[in-house]
Amino acid sequence: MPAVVLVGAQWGDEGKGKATDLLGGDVDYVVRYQGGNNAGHTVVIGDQKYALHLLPTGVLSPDVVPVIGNGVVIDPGVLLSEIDGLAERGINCDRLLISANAHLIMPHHKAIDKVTERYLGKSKIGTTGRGIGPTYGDKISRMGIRVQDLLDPGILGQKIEAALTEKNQILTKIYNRRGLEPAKILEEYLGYAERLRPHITDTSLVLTRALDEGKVVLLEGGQGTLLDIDHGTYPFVTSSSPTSGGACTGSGIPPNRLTRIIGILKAYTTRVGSGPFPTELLDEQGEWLRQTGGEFGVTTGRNRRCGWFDAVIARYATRINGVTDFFLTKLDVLSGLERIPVCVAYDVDGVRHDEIPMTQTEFHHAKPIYEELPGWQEDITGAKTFEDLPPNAQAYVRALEEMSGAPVSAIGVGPGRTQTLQLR
Ligand code: 2SA
Ligand code: GDP
Ligand code: MG
Repeated sequence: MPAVVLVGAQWGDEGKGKATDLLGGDVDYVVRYQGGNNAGHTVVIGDQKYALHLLPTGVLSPDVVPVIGNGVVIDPGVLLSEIDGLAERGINCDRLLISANAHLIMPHHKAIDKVTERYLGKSKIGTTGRGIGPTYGDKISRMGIRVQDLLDPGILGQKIEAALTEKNQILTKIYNRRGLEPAKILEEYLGYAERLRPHITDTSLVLTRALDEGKVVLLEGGQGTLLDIDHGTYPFVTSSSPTSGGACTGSGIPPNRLTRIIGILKAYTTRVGSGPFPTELLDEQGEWLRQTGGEFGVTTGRNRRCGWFDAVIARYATRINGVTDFFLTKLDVLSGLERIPVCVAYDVDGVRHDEIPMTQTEFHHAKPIYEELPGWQEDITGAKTFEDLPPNAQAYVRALEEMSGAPVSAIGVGPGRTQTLQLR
């Protein structure tokens, strides 16, 4: 029975929110399996725009059960404000399920995220400052505080005390910041516990049973392949596994239940934060893409770095995730260009690389080798079928499909729910 994964094929912000929402009508559960409120997933329904950070996009479809899996890190205050914000807009989140094994972002994680970035100066990662890295760091060090700890005030108090014994030393002695008060934090988190209690469950069990009953589960990735802690441009990555392997560990669904891996691929490339980006445009063309594509961070409002499509990265995403098909997004943004450069390989210190180089040093030196494809002038935002696209837009899609190594099954021609062309 099907469990479908939806994964970002580049550096995030490919349009995963819209793609998940589109599939929402055909699925029973939508699960976030990694990351936290660093993510920003936009969904446009009619004249309403929703920016989701922690809640799975499925929350917007009344018949879908949204699930926050064990692989996610949760800032409970942020989660509750997101739930309240949606309630004010008439969206009910009562059916939300939260894994008892997910880890909690604590105030010290946010404080440490911010001071370490400042300390790194020019070498900073460019994090979202939401405490993501320090929370995953403590998880791996077996010092984390989990959602289930909210249900046991004695344990929660002990864990906060133990964590702050160490973290306050770091904050005060190394970074010259004020220490945090354990009793205050305990009180704050016990307040969250009251509200979150009805949602907390063994989500792996719920999902596996649902699959046994023939239900459809959609696993919604945050960020993207090149931001993966193992397979991304380390250390300029997020601290979790957005790639399809992470969908299993982050949800408790075994790999043999996955039937389809959809890669979300933007018709050009963007990146937020630091790190190598071979096709980045630092000129007016980059600025044109940013303005035309509305490329600003959904969580932090930062300018996204913009560049041409990179086929080396798309091929890599196909390989690492086992992509079965791609949703190609934002094709409409490229309308009006005479010619569209596409990076087909890299030149690294005089040597051609058709695959991502083995070392980050080489990747930092990678210069794009471009092929130019003819552009189109027509506005395509009203297209309803592939055949409605101008011949050069059709050819652009076919070329990207060929270079990326997996078929394109849908094309985005605008942010709206209906602005999507289904190909198969
Ligand atoms: P973090 O905060 O530890 O996860 O940051 C580490 C790197 O991961 C990048 N990252 C992202 N990249 C793209 N989009 C993300 N979500 C927001 C959005 C970003 C925003 O949807 O626009 O608003 O700035 C996201 N989340 C994390 C981050 O930029 C670092 O490079
Ligand atoms: P996510 O993090 O992958 O969910 O993507 P974001 O929501 O951060 O960024 C994608 C942006 O592109 C959002 O503003 C979407 O509304 C918008 N979007 C998605 N698909 C399309 C499309 O096909 N065309 C256009 N013009 N915008 C799109
Ligand atoms: Mg985003």
